[in-house]
Amino acid sequence: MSSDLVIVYHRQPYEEVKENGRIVFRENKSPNGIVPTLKSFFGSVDHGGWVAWKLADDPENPDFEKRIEVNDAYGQYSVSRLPLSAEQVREFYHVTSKEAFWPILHSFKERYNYDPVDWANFQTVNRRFAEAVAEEAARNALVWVHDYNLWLVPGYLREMRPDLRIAFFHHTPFPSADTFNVLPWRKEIVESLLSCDDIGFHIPRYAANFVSVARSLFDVDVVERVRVPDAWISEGTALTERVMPTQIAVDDRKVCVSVTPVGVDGDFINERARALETSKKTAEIRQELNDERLILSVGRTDYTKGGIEQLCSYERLLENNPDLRGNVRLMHVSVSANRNMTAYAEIQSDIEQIVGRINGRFGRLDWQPVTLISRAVPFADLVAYYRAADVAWITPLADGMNLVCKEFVASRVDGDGVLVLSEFAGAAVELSEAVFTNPFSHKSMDRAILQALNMPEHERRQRMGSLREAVEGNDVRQWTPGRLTVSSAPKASAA
Ligand code: GDG
Repeated sequence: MSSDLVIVYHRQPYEEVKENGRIVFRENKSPNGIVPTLKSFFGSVDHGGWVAWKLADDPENPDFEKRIEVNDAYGQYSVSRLPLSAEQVREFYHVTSKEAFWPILHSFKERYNYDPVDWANFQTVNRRFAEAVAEEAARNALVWVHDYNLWLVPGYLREMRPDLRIAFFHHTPFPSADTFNVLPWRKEIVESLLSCDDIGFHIPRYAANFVSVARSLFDVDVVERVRVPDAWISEGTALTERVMPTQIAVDDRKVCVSVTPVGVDGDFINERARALETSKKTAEIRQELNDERLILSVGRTDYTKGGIEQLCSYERLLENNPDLRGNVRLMHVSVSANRNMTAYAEIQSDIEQIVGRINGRFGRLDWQPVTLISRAVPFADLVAYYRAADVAWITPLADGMNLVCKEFVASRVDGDGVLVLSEFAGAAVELSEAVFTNPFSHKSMDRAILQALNMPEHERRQRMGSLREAVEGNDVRQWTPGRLTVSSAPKASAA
């Protein structure tokens, strides 16, 4: 029992690689910055803890240490590595979390796959996470649990360690009761979440949805609600909410419901965007483009990200606007996080097929309409592409936040560029000066991309100015575990 703050995140906070027969830990410059951001909270406590899983039968590192002590630029912290078998990981992560929870969270009921779920395994894995936290956390410590694959951790933990302060953050959307309650384990999940002190979401709509789900299952009263800040009330997005619940009462306990939209590391991206190498790379990209305008699309390969709908819109754009042929290029970066999952492999192959069709239909010896990139681009290069793009075209069908659009805005140190954003990305709530589009409507998709390509410079700069203010105003450093404070408890009260 030594850590004042324990972060519970399914992945380890670094990359573990074998070099010359030895295992070495490398800084995981995770592009979305979540891992470094979470580690940065260790700077505010005497000792931090991180709990993650690790493959038990790792052929590269069969005798790994279950708990390691780290002292690095972020502070002093331990990492508890929960050994799970490959089968346990498959069941808990790929089957239950990705095939059952993920589609429901993003309101894709038709993709929900219930039958293969091994619920007992999910419970076991979550209980083991809770046990590892209970061992690690100091008295009155703050435990910050992340995402739906660890939904049951708060409930188990509350029983084991009633003294702990528990916060939970959802990185995904949280759907309405009509959709969420499709999950047969709804009561157990929500009961666990209600044992937290603070439950966090990206935007007010998800918080409101959670509370309505909780009220559909338990006697829950809303004891505090606030008006949503004016800056977040935008007619352009379907995700606007005017009032949000901020505290609920369950039996004799109060639970805070927090809205803390995650931002990007503005300083880091700014520095990257202004770096000499980035300017060189940006100039090279522009030169290669030969005056063609660049439309950039970046995202993981996932049906929620709307890649197929976007490519079909691009095909219509070229079909209906012959003058654009030869004058515009789409760079579609679609990186698969897991090629072994059927759902993702199918999307990948559909994307490849549509890209092939578009290039076959419209391509010429001197012009390729779409460039598809399926491998991860180094972040430094990505920033150069953000800088070189005329339009960032980010059109998920559903997305908890979407950090790509914020990274694009943060990279535009030149104040130019247009962001076309789906009204179903959580980021739309903060980024009201984007050109909004509804990816479920052909007309809306086609109109928005044309509007972006034809936008006069003064309007582009005015919109980008406001977008940059919004992104800079909510930097990743402002992210918190809701109303809970991250700092070591006074030693006198420690156990
Ligand atoms: C979940 C929620 C929420 C992408 N391609 C490359 C690359 N990326 C990086 C981007 C960005 C990150 O991946 C993707 O972040 P998103 O936020 O867009 O999406 P998810 O991975 O789905 O994340 C999401 C997020 O959690 C945080 O709460 O916003 O809604 O689904 O940072 O830059 N990075 C590099 N090369 C690539 O090719 N280096």
